[in-house]
Amino acid sequence: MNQALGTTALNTVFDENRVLKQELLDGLFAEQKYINSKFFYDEYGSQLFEKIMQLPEYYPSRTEMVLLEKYQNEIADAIGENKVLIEPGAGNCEKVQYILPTLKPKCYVPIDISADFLFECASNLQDKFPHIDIHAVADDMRAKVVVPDAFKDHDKVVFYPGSTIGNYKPNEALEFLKHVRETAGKKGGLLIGVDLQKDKATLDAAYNDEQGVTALFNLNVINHVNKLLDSDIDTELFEHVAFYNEEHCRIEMHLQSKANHQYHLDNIGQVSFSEEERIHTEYSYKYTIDSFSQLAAQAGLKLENYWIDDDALFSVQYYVAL
Ligand code: AVJ
Repeated sequence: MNQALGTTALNTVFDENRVLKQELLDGLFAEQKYINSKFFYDEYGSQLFEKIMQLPEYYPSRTEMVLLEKYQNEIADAIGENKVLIEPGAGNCEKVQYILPTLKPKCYVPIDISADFLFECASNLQDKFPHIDIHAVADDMRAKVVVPDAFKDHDKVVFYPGSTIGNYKPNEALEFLKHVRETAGKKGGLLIGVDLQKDKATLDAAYNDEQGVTALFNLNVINHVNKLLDSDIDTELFEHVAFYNEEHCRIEMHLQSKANHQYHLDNIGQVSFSEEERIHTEYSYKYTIDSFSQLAAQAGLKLENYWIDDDALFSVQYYVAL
């Protein structure tokens, strides 16, 4: 297995931290406060997300895995053989394992920011699939992808499961799709998991689970902020708010303050929260096959085929470069 160290390695970690801190401060001092949803995923946050994926109310992950497994032959037929499969934000490389046996790409390039974890997962995967060249890249998922020389002439397919695309606002999603189109190049493709619009009750329940795991996940972002900013904002003074906004076709998650409270941040100043004020923490946009394929078309990607479950909860869609 090849391991490629990305640009965020070692010497730039410090810079990266400064950028993240500044991003948090911009959000906390904004008129309408916000914390980007990427800050959910510290170690405990990632564990909580694993738990969310097991919840009876949270259908997306489960449904996507069933689709990938059930339609692996059709997916492989649509994509074709001998591709270079690129996965931005691959994490534990779990989902790709449903399609690797039938798709049989020449090369698999998982990209993720957490180098150690990625390399460990990639190495385990290499043992399981000795005939696929696994080339892990530790970098930001928007980094320019460098494919090993030996595979330069193979067509590229980007794999983007998990409905992660839903966290982007439509204009950001379009930017990301354009980046994908550029990465995939001529004759390239995109296999993507997209969550579908459905009745409000099902969506509200998926983000307000009975056991309160999603609430813990949302509140934990404050712990992560405290670590990064060296602050002591009281999580107990916030409550989890999540609902489906039908007008904008998106789940909105917020943290609502239960009281007036304020904190002094060294060298920065005073940050205050008033009773009932909300910090916006996440959007999770829901699409139809039509609305998503129209967005992708603007990025030069044409819908080739798609697969949905019997209850039309979730979709896996395959696009080719125009
Ligand atoms: C990781 C983006 C797929 O939007 O459903 C789960 C994150 N937030 N519960 C989603 C999440 C609250 C999730 N994604």
